Amino acid sequence: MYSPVILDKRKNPAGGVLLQYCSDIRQIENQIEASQKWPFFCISLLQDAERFINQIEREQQMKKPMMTIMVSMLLLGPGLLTGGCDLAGDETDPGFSMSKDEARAMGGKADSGIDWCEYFGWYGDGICDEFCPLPDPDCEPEQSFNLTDFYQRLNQAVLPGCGTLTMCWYNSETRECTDEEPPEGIRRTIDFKVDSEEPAKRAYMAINFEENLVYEEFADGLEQIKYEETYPKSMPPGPASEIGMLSRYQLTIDFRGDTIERFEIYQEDYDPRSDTWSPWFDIRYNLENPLICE
Ligand SMILES: [Ca+2]
Repeated sequence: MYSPVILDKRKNPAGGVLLQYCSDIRQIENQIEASQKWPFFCISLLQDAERFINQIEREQQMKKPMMTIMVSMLLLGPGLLTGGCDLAGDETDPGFSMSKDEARAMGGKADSGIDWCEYFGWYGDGICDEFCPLPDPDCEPEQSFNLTDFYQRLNQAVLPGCGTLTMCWYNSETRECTDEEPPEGIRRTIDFKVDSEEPAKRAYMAINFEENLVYEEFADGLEQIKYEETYPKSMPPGPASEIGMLSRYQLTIDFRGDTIERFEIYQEDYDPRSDTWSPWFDIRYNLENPLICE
């Protein structure tokens, strides 16, 4: 896996050289084949690029700051533009522009595959451009859900039918679970614990990937978060991990204001031998499965 370099003159009215990274060198090759309208993706540049890919890999292995590499490439860049690259063509003109309506009529991209939304910086410009080839973040619905707010409203909430919900922020650096939200950059989990008088209804769950929380607000004021996580099964030890068994849990919380109306955990195990999911089993716990408090 390497990151070929494209010297991209399109975004560079001042005459310098900007860099872009592609995930696969074939991407560049395909673009060359697809259209002669993009002469700066020229073969000689490609060959030179390979040299710099190697340099990037070396630099990355040495964990040097990326900026060093970028600066060195900026210095070397102009030399790469020699070697037969014909830079003529409308799209390479610094004054080249296009209205969003024109781009929409083209389906958001050129025949050569160039993504006009990327080219003109329309992704994330504050206006929803539904014609863009890739999802425009501006079109995503406002995320009104906030975990801190949820925590303040629902920590210590009574879970009807079960007990009490206790939440905390687990700070992976201090290894403490507290009411304090760890600062940016610290890996953290949101730990949920269900305290119940019935041992079978006690539960502990950690939200490891906050970004996978799905929030929905319904017209009648009911709010819901859903979370699902799959992980390698560790218990019972032995066959479970050796044959690649998986476990997953699904958490669903329905709440209204500071009241939880439903709290549900469902756990399952996956057995690759039969390609089936079945109720979760763990010799350490005696959890009623699914755990439904409502
Ligand atoms: Ca946009």
